[in-house]
Amino acid sequence: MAKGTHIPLENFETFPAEEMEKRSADFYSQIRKRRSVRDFSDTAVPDSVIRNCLLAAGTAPNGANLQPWHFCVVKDANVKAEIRKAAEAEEFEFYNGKAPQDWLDALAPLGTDESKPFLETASTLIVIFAKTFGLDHDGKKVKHYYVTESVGIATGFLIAALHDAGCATLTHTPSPMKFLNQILDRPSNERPFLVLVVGQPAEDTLVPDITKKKLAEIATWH
Ligand code: IYR
Repeated sequence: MAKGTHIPLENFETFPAEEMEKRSADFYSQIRKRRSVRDFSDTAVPDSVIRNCLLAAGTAPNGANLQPWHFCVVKDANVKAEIRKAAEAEEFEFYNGKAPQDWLDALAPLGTDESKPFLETASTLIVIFAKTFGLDHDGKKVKHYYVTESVGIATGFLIAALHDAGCATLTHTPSPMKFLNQILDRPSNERPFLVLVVGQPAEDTLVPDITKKKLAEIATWH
């Protein structure tokens, strides 16, 4: 057996098959209602909700349990405005020369462009940083493992938790994103991973008319 201290697995629920089936179907029917939203109202999301969802994100499985993430919750209008200004400058470059035509063609159904008003209108931005390495008490580097996978899974938990709480989200990835370290005063071992825009959808919000792949297209049984 492993060397670390071990304790009994507690509070893990199992269910009879029929109940598993119902629960999994219910979860699917809820999560399939999630849509990336690009028009937000200015309705505030309570801090308590954000806190619970961050706690949920922090339970994600991750490399060697080193939890290589940091979440910056941004509500201050001035900070949001600063992030919008910097992101739109990057996005302008992207949409006007930097992005190859095939990428722009792939994005066409989404109707996105360099204008990102949601970075100011949405109640909350959660800027997610990946810690490329850690620092121990003496400032010595601690190697991190599977950083991208770990932060990706935690972000998935966060999005699902926010959706479950009735919050709309948008995963936004201005590129490059280094400006976020400077605006949010994060150290250089942290790499901006994505900006999660969080809030309530604006009334009559439209979303792209797109579909998800069928199960047979995304999965095989062996
Ligand atoms: N970051 C840009 C472009 C963009 C890229 C992908 I891949 C998307 O799925 C959506 C947008 C933007 O936010 O507009």
